[in-house]
Amino acid sequence: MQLIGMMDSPYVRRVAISLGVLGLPFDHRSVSVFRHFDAFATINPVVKAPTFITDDGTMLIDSSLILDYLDHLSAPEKRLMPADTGERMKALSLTGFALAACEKTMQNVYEVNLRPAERQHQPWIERVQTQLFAAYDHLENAIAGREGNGWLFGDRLLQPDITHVGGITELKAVATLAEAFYADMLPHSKEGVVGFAASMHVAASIPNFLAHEVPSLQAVNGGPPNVQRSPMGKSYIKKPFVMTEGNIVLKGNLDGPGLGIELDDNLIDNERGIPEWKFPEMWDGADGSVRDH
Ligand SMILES: N[C@@H](CCC(=O)N[C@@H](CS)C(=O)NCC(=O)O)C(=O)O
Repeated sequence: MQLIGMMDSPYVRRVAISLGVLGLPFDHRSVSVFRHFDAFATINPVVKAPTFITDDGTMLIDSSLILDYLDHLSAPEKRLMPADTGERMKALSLTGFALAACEKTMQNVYEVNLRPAERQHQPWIERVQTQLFAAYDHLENAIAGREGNGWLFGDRLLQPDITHVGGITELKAVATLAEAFYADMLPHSKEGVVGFAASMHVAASIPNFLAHEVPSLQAVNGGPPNVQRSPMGKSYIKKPFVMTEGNIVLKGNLDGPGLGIELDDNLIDNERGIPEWKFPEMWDGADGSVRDH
């Protein structure tokens, strides 16, 4: 089986993670629908990612249809969509919102990054962004209301968890896929101490952890002079992270309740009014690399 498309596509990624979790071997071809349009068209003239080619050469497109096929290849107890009607309804509901979040995010990227600035239509951008925030809010509420074991619902990883990649559970799912391919994990830390603390807990619990980026928390021009940002989170948490010889020390530092950190409200107050630091908005590097800003 072959999966064609770049891993910066949430649709390609949900198929790849599902293949890994279901234990189905596949070849992955990193062909971009934008940079390699002509090469992609020789495989699939419709140029949609993911494109999936089954062992008998049938071409499938649309991630949900591909996942439907993969689930049916797998034993019932491994399937990522629940068989029970009520559970299946919940899974379809959350997956729909996660896919809407993906779709609106893609539309935002297409409008803001691909369309020339003079042709961009601000009301459309605002509409799309309102929709994407609404979809993510729905998912955030679903996560806040979940019970027990950390999965969105049910007692194990299911398709909605994979589709809504982000957070501890999903980083673990990505690590499991990487492990299946003997790949090591070097998580990125998303510029914040809370996300970094969460990621440390994942790093400590996966066998294929190699290294971690630390949050840089860059100082921003124009901020008040009393704000001291630091790579180790001094400006936000009561007890900064401890690093010795390049290792973050978890024992005794990050093993308290919850994520093991305590936010310092006074230090956070110091940050108010500082303009938000903006990432460069560029996803696919000219050299073929994928940039995850
Ligand atoms: N509903 C589709 C959406 C797939 C999709 O839009 N993929 C993007 C890449 S992330 C694509 O092929 N874009 C090129 C285009 O639509 O021309 C799915 O779930 O697979």
